[in-house]
Amino acid sequence: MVSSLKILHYKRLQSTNKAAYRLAQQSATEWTVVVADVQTKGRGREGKKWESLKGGLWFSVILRPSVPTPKLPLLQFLAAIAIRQALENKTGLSVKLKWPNDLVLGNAKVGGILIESKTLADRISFAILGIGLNINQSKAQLPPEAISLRLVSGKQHDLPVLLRAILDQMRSSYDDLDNPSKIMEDWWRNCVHRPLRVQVTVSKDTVTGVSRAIDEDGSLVIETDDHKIRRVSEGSLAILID
Ligand code: BT5
Repeated sequence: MVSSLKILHYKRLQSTNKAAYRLAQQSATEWTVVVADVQTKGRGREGKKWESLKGGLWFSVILRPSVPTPKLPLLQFLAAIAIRQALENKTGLSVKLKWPNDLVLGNAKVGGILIESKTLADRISFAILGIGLNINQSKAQLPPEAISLRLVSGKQHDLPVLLRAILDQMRSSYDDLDNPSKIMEDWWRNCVHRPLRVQVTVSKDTVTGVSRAIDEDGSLVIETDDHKIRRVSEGSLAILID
């Protein structure tokens, strides 16, 4: 049975992911959603800071997917395509996807996804799907490389309406977790670097070449300059302009 949506709204939190994680440990049900107007310690991957002033949509969803642990990355790709679709339906803006966890408008980052989880052996006890989207912030309220929906549309957007649309879209596509090829085909169709020259950095290693495909496990397939195929499962991607 699918649990009903339960939205918990806060004015200010350190991080919605942190609050949701704590609730999940206390047995909160699936589809409990923690939203904050402002985060004081919003986080990205590997301890990076996520700027979360008023005007953005900062929220985390508690999920208990019944897929084996190695399939956890699928959740991020499923969320990305659901967000993209919901934003396009509600605003007409064409948000694109950048590997591994970015949402972009033009070439600037409009949002990001951070999954944290607790696993028991090869099963997922719970996953926290953290989503940050720049919606109504002005240029001065954003990091230099970022963009908000308002900066592109010229309009103020209704945060609760967008939140609801994204959650509805995610809930209606959630069963696709059993259909990885469908998720990945949709993701790849909307990928901003398909097929462009990219550079992926993983710790001190860099891989440069043309991004050719995305695997069902979420790895990016890169054809290097000496025509070898490399698969990268994590890292930061830059699009190279020739
Ligand atoms: C992400 O990390 O893109 C995942 C961001 C997830 C944020 C949500 S908000 C709700 C939930 N609660 C949390 O505490 N987190 C989640 P990553 O790929 O590591 O990107 C981080 C980098 O993006 C930073 O190092 C900055 O360069 C850049 N950045 C920071 N704040 C940004 C913003 N508001 N918009 C665009 N880029 C930003």
